[in-house]
Amino acid sequence: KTLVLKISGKFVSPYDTPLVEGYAKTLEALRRKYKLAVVVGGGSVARKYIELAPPSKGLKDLIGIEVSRLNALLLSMHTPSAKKVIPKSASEVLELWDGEDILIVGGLQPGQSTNAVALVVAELVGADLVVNATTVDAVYDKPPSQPGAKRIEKIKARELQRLLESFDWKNEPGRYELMDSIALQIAERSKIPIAVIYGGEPERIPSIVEEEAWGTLILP
Ligand code: U5P
Repeated sequence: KTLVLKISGKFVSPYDTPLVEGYAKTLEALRRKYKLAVVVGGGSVARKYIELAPPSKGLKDLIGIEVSRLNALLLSMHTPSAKKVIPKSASEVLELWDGEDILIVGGLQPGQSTNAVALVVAELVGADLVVNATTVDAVYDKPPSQPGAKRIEKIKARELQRLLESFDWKNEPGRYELMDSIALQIAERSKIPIAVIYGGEPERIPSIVEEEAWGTLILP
Protein backbone atom coordinates (compact mmCIF):
# COMPACT_ATOMS: atom_id res chain seq x y z
CA LYS A 1 0.00 0.00 0.00
CA THR A 2 1.02 3.58 -0.62
CA LEU A 3 0.38 6.26 1.98
CA VAL A 4 0.63 10.02 1.98
CA LEU A 5 1.07 11.41 5.48
CA LYS A 6 0.28 15.12 5.84
CA ILE A 7 1.84 16.57 8.98
CA SER A 8 0.62 19.88 10.37
CA GLY A 9 3.41 22.45 10.25
CA LYS A 10 2.79 23.05 13.95
CA PHE A 11 4.57 19.77 14.71
CA VAL A 12 7.63 20.50 12.64
CA SER A 13 8.12 24.25 12.81
CA PRO A 14 10.15 26.18 15.41
CA TYR A 15 8.13 28.18 17.99
CA ASP A 16 5.27 25.65 17.88
CA THR A 17 5.58 22.13 19.27
CA PRO A 18 8.35 20.69 17.11
CA LEU A 19 8.23 16.90 17.29
CA VAL A 20 10.80 16.38 14.57
CA GLU A 21 12.65 13.45 16.17
CA GLY A 22 9.38 11.70 17.02
CA TYR A 23 8.12 12.10 13.47
CA ALA A 24 11.41 10.87 12.01
CA LYS A 25 11.00 7.61 13.99
CA THR A 26 7.36 7.32 12.98
CA LEU A 27 8.24 7.75 9.30
CA GLU A 28 10.88 5.02 9.53
CA ALA A 29 8.34 2.70 11.20
CA LEU A 30 5.67 3.39 8.56
CA ARG A 31 8.17 2.86 5.76
CA ARG A 32 8.61 -0.77 6.83
CA LYS A 33 4.98 -1.42 5.81
CA TYR A 34 4.04 1.21 3.27
CA LYS A 35 5.42 3.20 0.40
CA LEU A 36 5.47 6.62 1.96
CA ALA A 37 5.26 10.22 0.83
CA VAL A 38 5.01 12.99 3.42
CA VAL A 39 3.73 16.55 3.11
CA VAL A 40 4.66 19.14 5.72
CA GLY A 41 2.80 22.39 6.46
CA GLY A 42 4.14 25.81 7.37
CA GLY A 43 3.07 26.18 11.02
CA SER A 44 3.28 29.45 12.95
CA VAL A 45 6.48 30.60 11.29
CA ALA A 46 4.69 30.60 7.92
CA ARG A 47 1.78 32.52 9.47
CA LYS A 48 4.20 35.11 10.85
CA TYR A 49 5.89 35.57 7.44
CA ILE A 50 2.48 35.77 5.76
CA GLU A 51 1.51 38.52 8.19
CA LEU A 52 4.68 40.49 7.39
CA ALA A 53 4.53 40.00 3.61
CA PRO A 54 2.91 42.63 1.34
CA PRO A 55 -0.88 42.41 0.87
CA SER A 56 -0.72 40.38 -2.38
CA LYS A 57 -2.13 36.94 -1.67
CA GLY A 58 0.17 35.42 -4.25
CA LEU A 59 3.20 36.84 -2.45
CA LYS A 60 1.89 35.68 0.92
CA ASP A 61 1.42 32.20 -0.48
CA LEU A 62 4.93 32.19 -1.96
CA ILE A 63 6.52 32.98 1.38
CA GLY A 64 4.33 30.37 3.10
CA ILE A 65 5.51 27.81 0.54
CA GLU A 66 9.16 28.57 1.30
CA VAL A 67 8.59 28.04 5.03
CA SER A 68 6.82 24.71 4.46
CA ARG A 69 9.78 23.59 2.32
CA LEU A 70 12.18 24.56 5.10
CA ASN A 71 10.13 22.48 7.56
CA ALA A 72 10.17 19.61 5.07
CA LEU A 73 13.96 19.88 4.72
CA LEU A 74 14.42 19.84 8.50
CA LEU A 75 12.33 16.68 8.82
CA SER A 76 14.16 15.01 5.92
CA MET A 77 17.53 15.69 7.57
CA HIS A 78 16.38 13.81 10.68
CA THR A 79 14.92 10.90 8.70
CA PRO A 80 17.61 8.49 7.44
CA SER A 81 15.43 6.91 4.70
CA ALA A 82 14.15 10.22 3.36
CA LYS A 83 15.27 11.92 0.17
CA LYS A 84 17.28 15.00 1.09
CA VAL A 85 15.90 17.07 -1.79
CA ILE A 86 12.50 18.72 -1.41
CA PRO A 87 10.64 18.73 -4.76
CA LYS A 88 9.33 22.10 -5.92
CA SER A 89 6.88 20.97 -8.57
CA ALA A 90 4.67 18.05 -9.52
CA SER A 91 7.23 16.89 -12.08
CA GLU A 92 9.99 16.95 -9.49
CA VAL A 93 7.76 14.86 -7.22
CA LEU A 94 7.52 12.28 -10.02
CA GLU A 95 11.21 12.46 -10.73
CA LEU A 96 12.20 11.85 -7.11
CA TRP A 97 9.51 9.28 -6.21
CA ASP A 98 10.84 5.73 -6.29
CA GLY A 99 8.56 4.05 -3.74
CA GLU A 100 11.68 3.11 -1.84
CA ASP A 101 12.91 6.24 -0.05
CA ILE A 102 10.47 8.43 1.86
CA LEU A 103 9.70 11.53 -0.18
CA ILE A 104 9.05 14.68 1.88
CA VAL A 105 7.32 17.63 0.22
CA GLY A 106 6.38 21.16 1.31
CA GLY A 107 4.32 23.62 -0.75
CA LEU A 108 4.08 23.58 -4.53
CA GLN A 109 2.25 26.65 -5.88
CA PRO A 110 0.14 29.60 -4.69
CA GLY A 111 -3.62 29.33 -4.23
CA GLN A 112 -3.73 26.29 -2.01
CA SER A 113 -2.51 24.84 1.27
CA THR A 114 -0.30 21.84 1.91
CA ASN A 115 -3.53 19.84 2.32
CA ALA A 116 -4.04 20.26 -1.42
CA VAL A 117 -0.39 19.30 -1.97
CA ALA A 118 -1.06 16.07 -0.05
CA LEU A 119 -3.85 15.17 -2.48
CA VAL A 120 -1.84 16.21 -5.55
CA VAL A 121 1.04 14.02 -4.36
CA ALA A 122 -1.40 11.20 -3.61
CA GLU A 123 -2.62 11.30 -7.22
CA LEU A 124 0.92 11.39 -8.60
CA VAL A 125 2.23 8.44 -6.56
CA GLY A 126 -1.04 6.48 -6.73
CA ALA A 127 -1.67 6.52 -2.98
CA ASP A 128 -4.47 4.48 -1.44
CA LEU A 129 -4.98 6.89 1.43
CA VAL A 130 -4.01 10.30 2.80
CA VAL A 131 -3.53 10.44 6.56
CA ASN A 132 -3.85 13.96 7.87
CA ALA A 133 -2.03 14.36 11.21
CA THR A 134 -3.42 17.61 12.50
CA THR A 135 -3.85 19.67 15.68
CA VAL A 136 -7.40 18.42 16.32
CA ASP A 137 -8.28 14.75 16.74
CA ALA A 138 -11.16 14.75 14.26
CA VAL A 139 -13.63 16.81 12.26
CA TYR A 140 -16.54 18.14 14.33
CA ASP A 141 -19.97 19.29 13.24
CA LYS A 142 -19.16 22.78 14.54
CA PRO A 143 -15.93 24.39 15.74
CA PRO A 144 -14.73 22.01 18.52
CA SER A 145 -14.40 24.93 20.95
CA GLN A 146 -18.20 25.37 20.86
CA PRO A 147 -20.40 23.49 23.35
CA GLY A 148 -22.16 20.41 22.01
CA ALA A 149 -19.77 19.91 19.08
CA LYS A 150 -19.99 16.29 17.94
CA ARG A 151 -17.24 14.28 16.33
CA ILE A 152 -17.99 13.17 12.79
CA GLU A 153 -16.90 9.58 12.20
CA LYS A 154 -17.37 9.49 8.43
CA ILE A 155 -18.29 12.17 5.95
CA LYS A 156 -18.33 12.54 2.17
CA ALA A 157 -15.84 15.07 0.79
CA ARG A 158 -18.67 17.03 -0.80
CA GLU A 159 -20.67 17.16 2.43
CA LEU A 160 -17.59 18.34 4.32
CA GLN A 161 -17.12 21.08 1.76
CA ARG A 162 -20.68 22.26 2.41
CA LEU A 163 -20.17 22.06 6.18
CA LEU A 164 -16.94 24.09 6.01
CA GLU A 165 -18.64 26.69 3.83
CA SER A 166 -21.27 27.12 6.53
CA PHE A 167 -18.46 28.06 8.95
CA ASP A 168 -16.26 31.10 8.50
CA TRP A 169 -14.12 29.21 5.96
CA LYS A 170 -11.55 31.24 4.08
CA ASN A 171 -9.37 30.21 1.15
CA GLU A 172 -6.67 32.68 2.17
CA PRO A 173 -2.92 32.50 2.80
CA GLY A 174 -2.25 30.93 6.18
CA ARG A 175 -5.96 30.36 6.78
CA TYR A 176 -6.94 27.29 4.83
CA GLU A 177 -8.61 25.80 7.89
CA LEU A 178 -8.43 22.03 8.20
CA MET A 179 -8.91 21.37 4.48
CA ASP A 180 -9.07 23.50 1.41
CA SER A 181 -11.58 23.01 -1.35
CA ILE A 182 -8.87 21.96 -3.81
CA ALA A 183 -7.89 19.09 -1.50
CA LEU A 184 -11.50 17.91 -1.26
CA GLN A 185 -12.05 18.21 -5.02
CA ILE A 186 -8.98 16.12 -5.81
CA ALA A 187 -9.96 13.55 -3.19
CA GLU A 188 -13.29 13.26 -4.94
CA ARG A 189 -12.09 13.08 -8.53
CA SER A 190 -9.45 10.45 -7.78
CA LYS A 191 -11.43 8.58 -5.10
CA ILE A 192 -8.79 9.01 -2.42
CA PRO A 193 -10.02 8.82 1.19
CA ILE A 194 -8.55 11.17 3.80
CA ALA A 195 -8.18 9.99 7.41
CA VAL A 196 -7.98 12.79 10.00
CA ILE A 197 -6.02 11.98 13.16
CA TYR A 198 -4.40 13.89 16.02
CA GLY A 199 -0.74 14.51 15.21
CA GLY A 200 0.58 15.62 18.58
CA GLU A 201 1.74 12.12 19.55
CA PRO A 202 3.69 10.84 16.54
CA GLU A 203 4.74 7.61 18.30
CA ARG A 204 1.09 6.52 18.26
CA ILE A 205 0.61 7.02 14.53
CA PRO A 206 1.88 3.61 13.28
CA SER A 207 -0.65 1.74 15.44
CA ILE A 208 -3.44 4.20 14.58
CA VAL A 209 -2.76 3.51 10.90
CA GLU A 210 -2.54 -0.25 11.50
CA GLU A 211 -5.83 -0.32 13.41
CA GLU A 212 -7.46 2.29 11.16
CA ALA A 213 -8.44 4.11 14.36
CA TRP A 214 -9.26 7.34 12.57
CA GLY A 215 -10.74 10.43 14.17
CA THR A 216 -12.71 11.12 11.00
CA LEU A 217 -12.69 9.37 7.64
CA ILE A 218 -13.43 11.66 4.70
CA LEU A 219 -14.81 9.51 1.90
CA PRO A 220 -14.53 10.48 -1.76
N1 U5P B 1 0.97 27.45 0.41
C1 U5P B 1 0.67 27.65 -0.92
N2 U5P B 1 0.75 26.59 -1.78
C2 U5P B 1 1.09 25.33 -1.40
C3 U5P B 1 1.33 25.13 -0.02
C4 U5P B 1 1.28 26.18 0.85
O1 U5P B 1 0.37 28.75 -1.34
O2 U5P B 1 1.17 24.43 -2.25
C5 U5P B 1 1.00 28.62 1.34
C6 U5P B 1 -0.36 29.02 1.86
O3 U5P B 1 -0.38 30.43 2.07
C7 U5P B 1 -0.42 28.29 3.19
C8 U5P B 1 1.01 28.43 3.67
O4 U5P B 1 -1.35 28.83 4.09
O5 U5P B 1 1.80 28.32 2.47
C9 U5P B 1 1.46 27.39 4.69
O6 U5P B 1 0.93 26.12 4.39
P1 U5P B 1 -0.14 25.43 5.34
O7 U5P B 1 0.56 25.19 6.64
O8 U5P B 1 -1.30 26.42 5.50
O9 U5P B 1 -0.58 24.20 4.64
